[in-house]
Amino acid sequence: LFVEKVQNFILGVPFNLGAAVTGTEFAIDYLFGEYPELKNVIELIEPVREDENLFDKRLKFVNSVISTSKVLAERTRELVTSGYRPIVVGGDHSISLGSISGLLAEKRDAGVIWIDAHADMNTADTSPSGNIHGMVLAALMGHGDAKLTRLNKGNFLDPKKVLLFGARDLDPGELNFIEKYGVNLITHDEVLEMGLVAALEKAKEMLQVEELHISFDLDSVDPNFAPGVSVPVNDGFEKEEILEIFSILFENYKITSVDIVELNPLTDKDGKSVDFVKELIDFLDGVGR
Ligand code: 4U7
Ligand code: MN
Ligand code: MN
Ligand code: MN
Repeated sequence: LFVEKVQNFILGVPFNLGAAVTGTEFAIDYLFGEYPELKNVIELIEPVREDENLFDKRLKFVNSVISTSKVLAERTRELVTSGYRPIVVGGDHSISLGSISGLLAEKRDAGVIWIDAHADMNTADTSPSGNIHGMVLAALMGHGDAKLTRLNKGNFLDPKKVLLFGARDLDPGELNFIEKYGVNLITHDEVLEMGLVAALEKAKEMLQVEELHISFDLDSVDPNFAPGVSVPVNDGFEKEEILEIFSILFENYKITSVDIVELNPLTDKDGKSVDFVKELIDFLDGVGR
């Protein structure tokens, strides 16, 4: 039987206003510089720059985050509707507001695995920083400032269909959120205790979905192996472990779409992070279904 392979379609979103620091807005140029062949396969989504209230320390650059996410959501939705698998390369993690909203508009029942050192589950009220890349996952579940939650038009993610995988730096408000709404969580420490294969077996029991979006934040990797990120945290996965996680997820679920975010050229060393992003893109190119 011939099963047609789902085609990847790569979108590049050179955006940084969801984060406090500069760098991720240059990520796509950095990729193109190191791997010119990618110019032929990555479609650029131009960030939208809006006027901002610079005194708003609770939701920094919110207008630009929303406008950019709207464009990305529209394009992601179109691609999913046309049968493609969008691979969204960032840019800071706030762009997942766009990619996942676009996906959910078409596939209401899809789940999300959030592979990240962080939970990105603050709201404007709990955020220690006011940076929206630390709030997106809460917003996608319908919590936080209405400016953010409005974007996915009520197609909120069910906390039972969300799994945080590999977290190792959670804020008090996020721990509270996880507890209160019953978000699935397997911490990095738990993965170390159980072993990767057992942890993904547990993930399978927790996440009862057929279709899955992978939101991969590069800071889930140990900064020794992938230093080029905006908010590094000690320890973390090895690159080989990330590839193994991806392989197993592709066996266990129909992967609808993928984010690869937080690549920061200004903190990268010896091209470690950019090379890994290329390796992931190549890996995704080779997987079935
Ligand atoms: B990322 C943080 F306080 N939790 O909210 C916050 F530690 O997309 C960091 O995962 C968020 O890189 C990091 O600002 C967002 C902080
Ligand atoms: Mn993140
Ligand atoms: Mn992170
Ligand atoms: Mn380690």
